[in-house]
Amino acid sequence: HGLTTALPAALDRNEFFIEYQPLVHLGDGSVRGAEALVRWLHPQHGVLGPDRFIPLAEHTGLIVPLGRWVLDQSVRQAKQWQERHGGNDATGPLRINVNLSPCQLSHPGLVQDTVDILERAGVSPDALCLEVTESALIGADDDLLKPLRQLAEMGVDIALDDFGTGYSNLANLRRLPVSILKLDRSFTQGMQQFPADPVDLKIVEGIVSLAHSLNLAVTVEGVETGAQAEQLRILGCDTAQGWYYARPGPPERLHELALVDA
Ligand code: G
Ligand code: G
Ligand code: MN
Ligand code: NA
Repeated sequence: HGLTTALPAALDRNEFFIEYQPLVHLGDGSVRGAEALVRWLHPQHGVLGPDRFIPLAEHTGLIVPLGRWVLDQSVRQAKQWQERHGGNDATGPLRINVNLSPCQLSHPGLVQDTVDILERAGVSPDALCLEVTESALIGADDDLLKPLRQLAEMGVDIALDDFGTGYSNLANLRRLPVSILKLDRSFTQGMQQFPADPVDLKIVEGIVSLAHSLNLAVTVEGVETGAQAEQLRILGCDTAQGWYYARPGPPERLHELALVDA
């Protein structure tokens, strides 16, 4: 319908833009990077979130050029942050997380496009994290995993997004070229009440211990209160994201947030 037919022209007309939500180290509270979240400033409907148009873009194939645009913009943005806020030995340079849809994974140009984008921007592969949902990788065969393996070998981090909502066999994790688990928001919500939901506590404790034993870092999403952050820190989670720290916002905001703790 209307939105679908307007999508291709929207890319040409530069109607998409990206907001960034900081990723914060739970141990010391420092900003370590941000997740790129795409939006569409539609001339009639105003700002549309990704749930309104990503499924349409996936259906029509526009997700490939759109995803490439998001990656290019975000990586160049990361370069600007790194130039203004180099980080230090403990924190490393500011990093950028970009979401990848399943269609992009099966597109043959993914690895070369990513290499080209990083090189053109002068950004090191280890400053990039690509987020793939758990459900996209359930039952993935070697053909689908191969580009992710290649990227991982170059130093790009692969994160398993919305982790804990799918039905993946935990042992299956060893097979995936993944270095970060992004724990789904629903677990964070279980920490909201006091005392926290005992089942959620046990599950998070188990996931963190399994993740760390496999050398994976754990990022938590949807942190809205200081109590949640503290609980998740005690449980051993590494990095957090959520409204408690900052809502998704324009790139300048990350400069301010990162420079405060510099
Ligand atoms: O913060 P927000 O409501 O915008 O994010 C909603 C969902 O949209 C998230 O699950 C996120 O993974 C997805 N999303 C945001 N930006 C992108 C993008 O550039 N590409 C893809 N494939 N998904 C995105
Ligand atoms: O890729 P992913 O689905 O995880 O994208 C993050 C989504 O979660 C976005 O829609 C973002 O706006 C939303 N979000 C980010 N922080 C919070 C939070 O603290 N609480 C809630 N309810 N949603 C959040
Ligand atoms: Mn994500
Ligand atoms: Na997520």
